[in-house]
Amino acid sequence: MTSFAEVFGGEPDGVWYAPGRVNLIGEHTDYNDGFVLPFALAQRTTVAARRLDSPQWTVHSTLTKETVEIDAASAAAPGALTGWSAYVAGVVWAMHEAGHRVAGAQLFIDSDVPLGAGLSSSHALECAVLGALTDLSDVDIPVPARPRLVQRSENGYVGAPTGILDQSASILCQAGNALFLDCRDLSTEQVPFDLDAAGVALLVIDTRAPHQHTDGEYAKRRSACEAAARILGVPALRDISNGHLDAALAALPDDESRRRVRHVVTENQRVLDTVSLLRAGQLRAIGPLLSASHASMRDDYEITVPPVDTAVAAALSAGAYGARMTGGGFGGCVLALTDAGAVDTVATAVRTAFATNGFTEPATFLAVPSQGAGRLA
Ligand code: GAF
Repeated sequence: MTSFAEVFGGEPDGVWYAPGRVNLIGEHTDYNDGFVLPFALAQRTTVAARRLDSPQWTVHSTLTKETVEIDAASAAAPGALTGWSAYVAGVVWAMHEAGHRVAGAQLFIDSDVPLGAGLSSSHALECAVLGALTDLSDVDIPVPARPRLVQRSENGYVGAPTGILDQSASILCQAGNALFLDCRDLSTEQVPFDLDAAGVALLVIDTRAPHQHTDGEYAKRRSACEAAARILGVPALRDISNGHLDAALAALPDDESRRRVRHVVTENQRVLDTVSLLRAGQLRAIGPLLSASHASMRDDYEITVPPVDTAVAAALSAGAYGARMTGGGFGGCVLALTDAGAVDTVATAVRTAFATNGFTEPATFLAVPSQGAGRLA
């Protein structure tokens, strides 16, 4: 593997990192001002960086083995770059837009966050770059303000209409905890999530299902929620409580919007119920909530695909307490909550089901609730 010294010569001024995430529960609730409960993974993106005197950003990725030059003009023009370098340029753009003077830099990027698996590899890149450029530029961006800045970069420069979940997870999570985030006022609570102490494990199954039409479908779901909120006369679907769901559904004009609203409203309630159980140390008891979340994504929000549904069904048949897809959907990863001693049985059952159905063999690993973004050196 190459190093900073081999690509740029000399040593970096520092090394920053930001992790990927899984969302334990609370899917497609963030842009509805609702609740989410992610935790940071041990898998992370690192950025070794050195300040330059001129406004240019030279970025090398060990993953693609490319070196890309980002000049001030392309960092000032949303959409000027595409592909992975757009995430770097987007951070520069959003920092400028927020009134910061951003130092030029050489950036050497490495990562073990699986790409395109719905584990937020792009946000890990953006959050790590933000950490590096904030320090190198000697600007003060308080940590709680950083997720919004990264969201701005994603929405405004990259052009993806995503919510605040992934950046918050990558920046704000603490080791051994899940992050209970209220996406309306951005208040947070670290909720202890000690899998080892409870004798359980969270198996991550990367289905390797190709993402199809993801961007368009995500934007459609978001628009459908916003349209339903307008019809219901509320600022966001967060304002419909579970207790008022039936009345809200009766006021909607079509079955599809009723299903979308039912997912969001019940998912918010499932996050609250999951948090209550975790606060009480009842980790196994969250299993049915995870599975109900999956059924809601499959039947009401319609964002799952056959390999994902197959992984969930196989994990549950093999004895998992609960299982669900995590992330934006249309592929990506499934989480299965199992006894620590049952991990192999569940993983084998999923592999067998994939082989039987002719799906690509899945990759699996155990999730470790880890620390959010920081500086390594
Ligand atoms: C993607 C988005 F980036 C998040 O903001 C969130 O909406 C998620 O899908 C679904 O919960 O990861």
